[in-house]
Amino acid sequence: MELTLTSATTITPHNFIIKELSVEQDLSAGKTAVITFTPAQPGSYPIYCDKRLWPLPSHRDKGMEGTFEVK
Ligand SMILES: [Cu+2]
Repeated sequence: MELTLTSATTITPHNFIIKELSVEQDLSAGKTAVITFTPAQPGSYPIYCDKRLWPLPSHRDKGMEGTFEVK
């Protein structure tokens, strides 16, 4: 499958991670990236951004996470 990721921020870099599916894409502020991957099986996979500005909590800890559902 193909996903188009667009960053809506103006300064802060983010990333898009689905660890179980070996997806990890950095996304600079304001940029767009197209990623392709093939989920091997249905399931619920955590999505998150693990960027952090030390010593602040990671973006994931601040709520930048979700679930990717494969039917
Ligand atoms: Cu982030």
